[in-house]
Amino acid sequence: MPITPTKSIWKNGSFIPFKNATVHVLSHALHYGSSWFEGIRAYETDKGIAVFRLDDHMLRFHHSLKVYRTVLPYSVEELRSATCELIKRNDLGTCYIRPFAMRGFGDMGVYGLRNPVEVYIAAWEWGAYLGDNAAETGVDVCISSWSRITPNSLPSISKAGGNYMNSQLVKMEAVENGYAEGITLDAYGHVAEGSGENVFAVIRGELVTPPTGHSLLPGITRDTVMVLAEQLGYPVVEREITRAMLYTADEVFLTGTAVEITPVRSVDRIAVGRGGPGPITRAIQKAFGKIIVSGQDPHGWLTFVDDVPKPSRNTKKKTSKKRK
Ligand code: PPE
Repeated sequence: MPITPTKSIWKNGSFIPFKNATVHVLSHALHYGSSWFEGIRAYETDKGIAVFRLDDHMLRFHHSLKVYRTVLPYSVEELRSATCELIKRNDLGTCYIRPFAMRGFGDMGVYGLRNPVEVYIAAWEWGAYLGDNAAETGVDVCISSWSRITPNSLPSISKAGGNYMNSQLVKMEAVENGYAEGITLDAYGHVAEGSGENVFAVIRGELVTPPTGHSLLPGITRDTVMVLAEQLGYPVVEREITRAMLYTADEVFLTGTAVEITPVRSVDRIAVGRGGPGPITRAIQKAFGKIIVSGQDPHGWLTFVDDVPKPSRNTKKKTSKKRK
């Protein structure tokens, strides 16, 4: 999906022209996958432009680096005001926001703790992630022949660039075989997640999603859906799901910032339920849609960009070093 260029990108406390946001070819991240990122959406609501669960994403961003013994040198507050200012400077409304941190140029070699940590935030307008009508009609997915990364090899709770080598294998295989997305099983054969989404299934009236221990990213949309479903009166459980349980579920859907809530109409060409989006999926999509359209915010999930003060200029040019 193409990126639409904008005016500025935030880098280490200042705003720089979009075209200057380049890195050296010998940067650590390019050689060893040592980068971390977030994906966040902002919406033009009836009450103004609002970023969805901004602080929750920035906290996860911090945790992603912590797993790799690295301190993200900007606080959640600094990242919050930088994001809101970036949206305003680029005249964006509804958009996708990509905070990104990487080990930069310095040492070569796997040990990366002496390399500087460079932090960026970019934002641009981004279309539907799994096709234009995906949220309406649903998508066809397959179970991947690739397994999900394992907790003792690559921790899935850290949204690290390197993890997405696994996601790329999954996604390429799925698309080349005519599916919109691939769902991975973990090392024990239990459903983990899609290449860039979490998975839910409606099984005998319960909304079931795999527990975080099954090698998945604890999605913020996943958490949102769990809260909304409970409110709508649907019981939610975190429990192991097998491949066959997806074949026989009444409804299956994917959640993520990019896909939002997207129904699955078939798994391995086996129709889910009657082969279209089910009523519980629809009800949850509607509840989510109400928040991002109306700007009504009973859960405190929206940060209105106009309410956030400008960042203080060039807030410390900190480069992180080794964590003590
Ligand atoms: N699992 C994975 C592997 C994942 O990448 C995402 C987000 C999720 C689950 C859902 O997390 P959340 O967005 O907090 O609900 N994937 C992001 C990147 C997608 C991309 O291709 O780039 C996203 O949706 O923004």
